[in-house]
Amino acid sequence: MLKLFYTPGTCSLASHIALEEAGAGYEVHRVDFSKAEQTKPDYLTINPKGRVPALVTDRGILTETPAILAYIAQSFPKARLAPLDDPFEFARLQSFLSYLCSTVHVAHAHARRAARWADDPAAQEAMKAKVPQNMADCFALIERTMFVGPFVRGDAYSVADPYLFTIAGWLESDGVDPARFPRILDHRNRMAERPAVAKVLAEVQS
Ligand SMILES: N[C@@H](CCC(=O)N[C@@H](CS)C(=O)NCC(=O)O)C(=O)O
Repeated sequence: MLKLFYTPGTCSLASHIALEEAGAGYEVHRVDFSKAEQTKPDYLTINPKGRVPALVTDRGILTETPAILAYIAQSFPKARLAPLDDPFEFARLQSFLSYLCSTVHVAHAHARRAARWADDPAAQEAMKAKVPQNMADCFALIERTMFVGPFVRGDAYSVADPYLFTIAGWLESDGVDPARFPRILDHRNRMAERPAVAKVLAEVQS
C-alpha cells in the first residue's frame, strides 16, 4: 500500500488530493513541523531532504511533487489524471507542474525560509518584502497565459488542478488578494467543492 508523508498547510496537499482522486489505496503519516520532525533522523531515512511530501511505494520512496503527481497519474490510468497517450500534452502538463514547483513555490518559500538564501537579517527582510510582488507576478502569468479553464488544461481535470489549488491557497498568507485573479479564485472555489478535496481537507484539518 502507498504511504504519503504529509504536513497540513503544505505542498503535500496536492499529492494527497491526487491519491484520493485516483481512487488509490493509501495511508498517510503526519510529519509534525512544530516538533521539527522533518529534521529528525527517523524522517531523514524516509526523505534525506527533510521535506514533505514523500510517497512510499513498493519500489522505493518518491519525493518532489511533480514526480509524485506524474507517478500517481501513470499508476492509476483509469482516473485519467494526465494525458498519458499524448507526449506533447504530457510535456505541457509537466511544464505547468515544474513552474509551480521550481518558481512559484520557491517565491513563496522566501517568506518563511529566507534564512536559506541569506544570513544577513536585513537581506532576509528584503526577500520577505518581495514575496507579495513575486507571487502576484506568478499568478498573473498563470491566469493570463497558462490556465485554460474550467480546469488548468481545459475541460480535462488533471493532477495540475490539486497542485494549483494547493499553491493558490497560500495567496492570502503571502499578502496577495486572490480576487486579483478571478479565474484562479473561481477554480479554487470549485476545487474546494469536489468530494475528494473536501474529504482530504477534513482529514488534514482534523
Ligand atoms: N520541491 C519540493 C519542495 C518540498 C518542500 O519544500 N516542502 C516544504 C513544505 S511546502 C517542507 O517540507 N518544508 C520543511 C522545511 O523546510 O523544513 C516539492 O515540490 O515536493
